[in-house]
Amino acid sequence: MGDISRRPDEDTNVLEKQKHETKQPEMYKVVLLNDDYTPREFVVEILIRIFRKSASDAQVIMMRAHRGGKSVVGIYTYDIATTKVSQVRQKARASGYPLKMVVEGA
Ligand code: TYC
Repeated sequence: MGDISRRPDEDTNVLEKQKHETKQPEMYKVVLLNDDYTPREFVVEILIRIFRKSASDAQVIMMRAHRGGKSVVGIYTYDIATTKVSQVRQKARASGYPLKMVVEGA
């Protein structure tokens, strides 16, 4: 027993509406800041361990901050970006270095 008042394309309309309601999460940049005291090797190690960068990508990212003052490490959801930045601060402080990263809107 079909509902004769229902238009044949009604289901399609409902599916399209659902598609538009699906939002992408807002993304945030993690930015590495240069300083005069943190050893280059420590920065590279952090980029490999916490951000899962390859050794050569880590070297490029570190040198970009060293020469230019700052360098985008990657783009993440807010929770992942802030978690990684606080892991970096903890490791840096534990080793006595002032290394800093900040989170910026992408
Ligand atoms: N400038 C530091 C040094 O000469 C190395 C360094 C690079 C520190 C990048 C922080 O984000 C940084 N030892």
